[in-house]
Amino acid sequence: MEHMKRLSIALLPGDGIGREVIPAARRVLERAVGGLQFEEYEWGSEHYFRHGAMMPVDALQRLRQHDAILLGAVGHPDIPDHITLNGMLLPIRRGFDLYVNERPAFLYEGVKSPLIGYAPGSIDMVVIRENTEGEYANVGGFLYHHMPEEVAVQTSVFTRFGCERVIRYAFDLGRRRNGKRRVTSVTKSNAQGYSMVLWDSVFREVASEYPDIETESLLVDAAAMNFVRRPGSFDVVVASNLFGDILSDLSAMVAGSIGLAPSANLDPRRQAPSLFEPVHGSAPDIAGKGLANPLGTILAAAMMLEHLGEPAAAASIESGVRSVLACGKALTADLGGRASTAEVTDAVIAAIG
Ligand code: GGG
Repeated sequence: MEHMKRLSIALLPGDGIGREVIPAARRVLERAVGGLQFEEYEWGSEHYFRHGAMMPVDALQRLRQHDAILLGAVGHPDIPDHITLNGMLLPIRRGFDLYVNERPAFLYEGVKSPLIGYAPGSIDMVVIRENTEGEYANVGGFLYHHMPEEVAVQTSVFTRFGCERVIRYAFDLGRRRNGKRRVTSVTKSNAQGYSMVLWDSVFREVASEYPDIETESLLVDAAAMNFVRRPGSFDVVVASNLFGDILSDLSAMVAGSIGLAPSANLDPRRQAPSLFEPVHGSAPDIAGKGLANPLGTILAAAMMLEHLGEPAAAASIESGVRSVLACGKALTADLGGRASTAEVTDAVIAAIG
């Protein structure tokens, strides 16, 4: 077990399988490192049923006191998804200006890609999703709501400042990552002739400052095709909020399972706590059955430790996950196995030693 300075972690299990994968990740963190202090917040859909809101009004003030946040999932079959998402996850991303959403996808030994012929390590990419504006800006409204002549307007917001900072993060990561030193930008600027034309021009400007990084600019339809046709060619992919969300489900699947995919909502300036979560949602169909894959959340917890300046502890968790996957005895159903959430968690803890 690594020992670290005392760090305070806010746990937000949220809904559905979030309530199973967060306790699993907490057990792994407690095994891997000493000195973590956890505070769990019972916010989410049950809070909404009781109080009419997903979180209390002072939620951000309370979260701000922590060094980082580990979140499970948001979403309930009896509440419209736009209520749950806009009531919990999005206010945290926007309120803390967590403008980078980093979503790595790696094909681990022991995991089968649905694509034929890919060896372990041959898919190794990271989708950098702009996380505070774009299509998620939540600007718009209804006119003649619930009337036959109803109109809905939803406006994307792309700022030069917002595009530049996330694109710059992608290039810096391209230098740091020890990968192929390639950054791919994804837009749809043939159809989105203002917002994404701005994105493309900022991408070119920032790229000119990184002559050591190879670049590529793709329309999102071509990017989707190429994630399937040549996933091994991608290194860092940077995209708008919506496109990054969709493409990171695809990168997770070509690397074996969305159940394995972690994500980090980052404030690179470190003025607010960053938030770590699995890419998957609340999966109400399997919730409460002990079947959820905890590895996406466990890998998100490792990303959290890396961010908090504990790379050795992060590496011990990642290597525990790697050896569980390579061994193949404790895998959940999404990876072709029959193990429960608890059995996979026990196996990771045993592998950490
Ligand atoms: N793991 C968090 C979660 O529940 N994600 C599901 C979801 O709907 N996310 C929307 C988003 O990331 O934009």
